[in-house]
Amino acid sequence: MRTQVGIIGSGPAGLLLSQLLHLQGIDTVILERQSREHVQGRIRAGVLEMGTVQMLRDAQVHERMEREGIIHEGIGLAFAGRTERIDFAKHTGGGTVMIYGQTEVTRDLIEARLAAGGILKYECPAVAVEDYDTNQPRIIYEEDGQRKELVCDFVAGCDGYHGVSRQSVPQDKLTVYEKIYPFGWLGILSDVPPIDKELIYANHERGFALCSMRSHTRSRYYVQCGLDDRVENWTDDAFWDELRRRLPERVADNLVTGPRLEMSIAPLRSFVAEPMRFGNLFLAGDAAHIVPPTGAKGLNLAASDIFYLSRALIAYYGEKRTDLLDRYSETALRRVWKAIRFSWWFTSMTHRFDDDPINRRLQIAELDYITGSEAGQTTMAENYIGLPFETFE
Ligand code: FAS
Ligand code: PHB
Repeated sequence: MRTQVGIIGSGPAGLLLSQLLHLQGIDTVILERQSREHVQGRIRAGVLEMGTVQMLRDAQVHERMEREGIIHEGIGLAFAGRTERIDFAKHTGGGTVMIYGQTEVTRDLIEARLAAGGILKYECPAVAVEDYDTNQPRIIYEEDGQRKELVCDFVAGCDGYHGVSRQSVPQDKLTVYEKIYPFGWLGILSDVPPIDKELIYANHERGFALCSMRSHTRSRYYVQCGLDDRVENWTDDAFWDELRRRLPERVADNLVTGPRLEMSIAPLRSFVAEPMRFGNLFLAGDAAHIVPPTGAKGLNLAASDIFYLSRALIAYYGEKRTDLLDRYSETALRRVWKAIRFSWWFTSMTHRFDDDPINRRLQIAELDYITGSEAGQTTMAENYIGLPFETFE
């Protein structure tokens, strides 16, 4: 089989790239290890930066998002028994974020690609990327138990942290940076109204908590948990009790509890693999970098990689230009590292790392400064809504 751009992975990165290239008449094939149902059933991110929202509009998959998404102009930071608001609009000249689950983004993109006759091969795992440093890279994959190959002009490795594309590169050609956090997030999804109209990030001596949502009737909550913790250790009531303990009383009084639709534990890590290009193999999204979910950056970084990679490929096919392809990795990484920094900083300020009392006092002092200073609120706001994409044309 042959195509112009072979894409490994049917997550947000792969789907968005396929859709943007399709709109420019560029052929792609997506190879996905899991079933469509499995991919569409994943519960992941919930916050879209303005740049991501615009990309979904450019990809012509924005209608349901505009109808069902919720625009937020700020977040709450809860600490030392009080809650302070970060006003995005005031400190960024009108900036906002959109509350619209990654599950919905994925569904909208899959439906658009299939409606347009896109070739999305589910339960077809890629096992290797070969000849990526030639002009005919090949993806070796399995379909119905048989080994097959997809010959391409370019391969986009959008196969996440555990994917095969990064593994197909000799490890001595990669520089890897990694920070493992000594805790995870226990998350619950429940059909109950959110505790507040905006998200609340809480720093508490028992550990971090986050109050988020998917709609006005469906809420998403997280509490920091130990690396050795297991979902089996938690009843719904135990989760709600722990969440309540970590919130200021006035906030906790508004908590509406209910049965879980889903409960899971996500580990926290910062990870970057450099560079993001190897010949005609380009890495994008979680295949190249992972951020702790504190700053709501994972999904949005996948989108920003695709902002750059789609433009580079469109310039190649439209004008035979290779300059943007050459600049992809360094440009994408500049924004990745700023998001890694913000996510690390926001995690450091809000989570319990140890029992040293001075560390907690320093965290409270930093939160007190950030929320009480114009400059502090501006830095929090401009990073949270998403730093601008660089001009890339
Ligand atoms: P994805 O991992 O979404 O997609 C990669 C795809 O490649 C998957 O469908 C996988 O099945 C497929 N694949 C892997 N190996 C393959 C192979 N060999 N052959 C074919 N296909 C293969 N981000 C936030 O912003 N906020 C959050 O709250 C948040 N919560 C998260 C919770 C969890 C449990 C996880 C794992 C991640 C979370 N993230 C969050 C980050 C997440 O949203 C990612 O950033 C986002 O999915 C990145 O999109 P992709 O790069 O497309 O990778
Ligand atoms: C979510 O709703 O899943 C969510 C929101 C904000 C975050 C992380 C996760 O920072």
